[in-house]
Amino acid sequence: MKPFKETLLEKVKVTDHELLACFDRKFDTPDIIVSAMKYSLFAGGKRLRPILMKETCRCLGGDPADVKPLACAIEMIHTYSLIHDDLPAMDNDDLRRGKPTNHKVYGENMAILAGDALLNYAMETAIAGIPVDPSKTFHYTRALSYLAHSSGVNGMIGGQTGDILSENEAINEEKMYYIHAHKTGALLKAAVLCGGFVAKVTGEEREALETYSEKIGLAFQIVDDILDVTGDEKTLGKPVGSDEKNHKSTFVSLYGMASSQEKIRELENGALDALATIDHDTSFLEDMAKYICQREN
Ligand code: GRG
Repeated sequence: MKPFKETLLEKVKVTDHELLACFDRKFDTPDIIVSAMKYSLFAGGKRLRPILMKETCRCLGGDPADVKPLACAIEMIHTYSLIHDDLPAMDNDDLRRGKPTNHKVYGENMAILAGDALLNYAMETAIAGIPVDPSKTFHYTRALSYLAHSSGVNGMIGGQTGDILSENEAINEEKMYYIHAHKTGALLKAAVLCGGFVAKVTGEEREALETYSEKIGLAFQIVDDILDVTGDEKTLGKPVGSDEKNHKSTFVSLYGMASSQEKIRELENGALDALATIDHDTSFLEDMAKYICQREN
């Protein structure tokens, strides 16, 4: 059997092509904004969210082609959130994925607009993909509505707001979980559930997917906190002193490295247990949980 990383790489390439196809058209706008959008969208992201969405749909018996516009949309939303997160008014980062951040290349004004444009283009792409086949329309629009909810004020933006408000203050466990579940978790959960909705999941399957995605979402963020400590590229790219300036409590600073690693193992097992209740071949999702819990970048 092929190593999972190889399978993942193939799916990254397919996703890259699908995203490129979204830009294979004429835009009625100055070239610079499309260039700024594409700069970050094609800067080497792991494509975890669109791949999770398409593969959840496949695992649950759906056709991944049916969820493709939503999968492209979630990657555009993810990319906009990173562009805005890197801005001087937020995390003030110079590097992302080892490359200069959007505002370093295009300026702050264009970076703000590129993020806004990606968010709107995500919705345009997702809405244009609403199926005309009446047996599919409800399931797709249910997923679309869930994606809009999860990336908005009750999801990712709520989490980012909580994160900003918690800068320079020691936060309690409840706040930490709120921030993690919303800032990072909401979009990962949407990736899984949207795939499930389009595959027409049953109530029990939905519950299992919710548990699975909540656990891998939290594990993803704890791994990120650990990588920040052990020195990933993003930390190295931060301007000197920014850690002190944006001093934030993280899972690692609250509980320590050993407890954080133990928590990841616990979450991984919980995610796998949830999948075991689903009466389909969920092996890709199992491998994805292991990959997320053991990732090194
Ligand atoms: C600015 C509205 C707004 C929201 C920002 C997601 C987010 C909210 C901020 C990102 C902050 C951050 C770096 C969180 C750590 C977890 C995370 C989302 C990492 C990046 O996701 P990956 O690793 O990114 O999937 P790639 O580079 O693979 O696309």
